[in-house]
Amino acid sequence: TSARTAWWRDARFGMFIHFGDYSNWEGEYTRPDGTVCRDAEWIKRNCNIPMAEYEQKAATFNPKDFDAKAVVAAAKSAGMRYIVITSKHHDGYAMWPTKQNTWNLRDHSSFDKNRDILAELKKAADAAGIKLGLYYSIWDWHDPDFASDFPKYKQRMYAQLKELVDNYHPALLWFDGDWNTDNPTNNWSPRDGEDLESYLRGLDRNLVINNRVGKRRVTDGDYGTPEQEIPAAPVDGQLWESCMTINDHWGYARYDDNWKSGPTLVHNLLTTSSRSGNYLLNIGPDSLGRVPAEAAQRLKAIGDWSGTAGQG
Ligand code: FUL
Repeated sequence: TSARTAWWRDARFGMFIHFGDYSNWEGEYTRPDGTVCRDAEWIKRNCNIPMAEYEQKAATFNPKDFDAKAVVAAAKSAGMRYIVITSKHHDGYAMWPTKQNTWNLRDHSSFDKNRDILAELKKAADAAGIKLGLYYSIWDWHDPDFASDFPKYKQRMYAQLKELVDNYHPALLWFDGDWNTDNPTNNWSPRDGEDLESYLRGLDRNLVINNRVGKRRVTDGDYGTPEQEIPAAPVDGQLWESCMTINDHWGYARYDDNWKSGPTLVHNLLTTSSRSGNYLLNIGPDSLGRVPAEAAQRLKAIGDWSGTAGQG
């Protein structure tokens, strides 16, 4: 354990946010034949939406009601100490005005061109004493170079990550999509992970980085990332963080009302904590960027129960 991870080890509880152009589908795709396919952040792939149609839908994405202060207040009400938001999920769509392509919230949406939700969130988080982390998917379904010219894709990915570190000064980077099997020539290797990690540490030596930056070995990144489960014990003394949905989806799905109860969430937080892990509880804002009321209520219930809300 290093000084770098001190704040993170102390934090115990964080908010995960899955938010992207996929949120605009609200979990449902109606096929040309009228049948309906349901999924959330994987909807493009799992519902086989043609790229042209997917891009058209993204052009209508207008999360005008995204309210960074309300998001931070919701996190604070639960007693959460950090937030990790998707800057780019597997569909490749960047939630900040990247200069590397136009597949992003400023250049390919109906959203206010003067707004930048990552900047808004950073500002609100700083004001509340909450750390901001950024999720970034290595796997990319949109960038044509991902499958055809992986070195070129990697350069673009490095450039995007430099933008994120330079412009938003995240405290943490949460990688994902290290397991892609699209093409044997672009399989993320242990060496790719080591290279990326040292590049990032060169940009900012204080960055906390999860293990999916590499191949999830104990030596990759700063901590392990069990998903939708609370492990009985740490692996080889490794730091860990359990990420979990608050209902049954990461991204917004309008029909998903399988919300975990307040007591269940408190129980999960305590179980994780008692085993020295962190709990990263996810919410998925809707197509307009609003935090679902059912999620906000449950976050507040956790804070009310534990009595830590607002004490920061
Ligand atoms: C997984 C992803 O494929 C899911 O969409 C989600 O982001 C989860 C946290 O990680 O590996």
